[in-house]
Amino acid sequence: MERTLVLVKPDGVQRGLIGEVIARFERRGLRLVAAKFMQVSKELAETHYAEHKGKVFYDGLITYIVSGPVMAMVWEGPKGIEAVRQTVGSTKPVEAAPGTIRHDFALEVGRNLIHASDKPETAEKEVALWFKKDELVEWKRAVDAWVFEK
Ligand code: D4T
Repeated sequence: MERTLVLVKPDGVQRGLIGEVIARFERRGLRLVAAKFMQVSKELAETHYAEHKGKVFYDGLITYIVSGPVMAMVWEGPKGIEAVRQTVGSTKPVEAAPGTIRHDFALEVGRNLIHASDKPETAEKEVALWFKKDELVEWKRAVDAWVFEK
């Protein structure tokens, strides 16, 4: 079972797409572990995007993520990181596959609606950065055996 951080970015929140995003992950069978609606501080934004510091799009990225509230969530499932990235689609919305969230709702990389962790090491770091341990909920669904093979 893998956990991954998902952010509905300020454009997704402003456009009323939180429910749409949650519905897609629920429908896929992923299990919600944590969620909070929050305003991102500049400090958190800079820590989260530290790997992009110095790149041409860095300043725009920081301005964008602090420009309004975000919905931060942790989702889990078998190969959860890959599954979430697949449902989200490619970083550049015009390269995202039809049926993915970015394809269906976005056009520009600087307004690509969602963040999702890209690999296990990043996911672990990001979940710990955005959530305290006691905010992560361990639970079972009655339907789990019909979604998860083991
Ligand atoms: P995030 O991190 O927002 O989920 O995006 P990705 O994981 O899909 O993509 P990324 O780390 O390569 O990029 C992070 C963030 O930077 C913005 N960006 C990226 C941009 O504005 N211009 C660019 O050319 C690239 C590559 C979009 C996402």
